[in-house]
Amino acid sequence: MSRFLDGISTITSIFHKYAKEDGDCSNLSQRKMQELIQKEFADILQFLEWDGDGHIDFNEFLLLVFRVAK
Ligand SMILES: [Ca+2]
Repeated sequence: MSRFLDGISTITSIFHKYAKEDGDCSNLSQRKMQELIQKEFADILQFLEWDGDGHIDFNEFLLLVFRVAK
């Protein structure tokens, strides 16, 4: 499988995993979405917090915004 299709498959599987735990395979509650972000994006958040002070400062936050908007 190509990396692109593999990525789409992974994203779909993760969504359905959390949606299924929430009782409805087609929707995520706000609580489950928060859980998904905290667990599945922990590595990204750790990467963003590059100065190691344990907080996301405005510069680190802007880095995220620019990467998402890119
Ligand atoms: Ca920081």
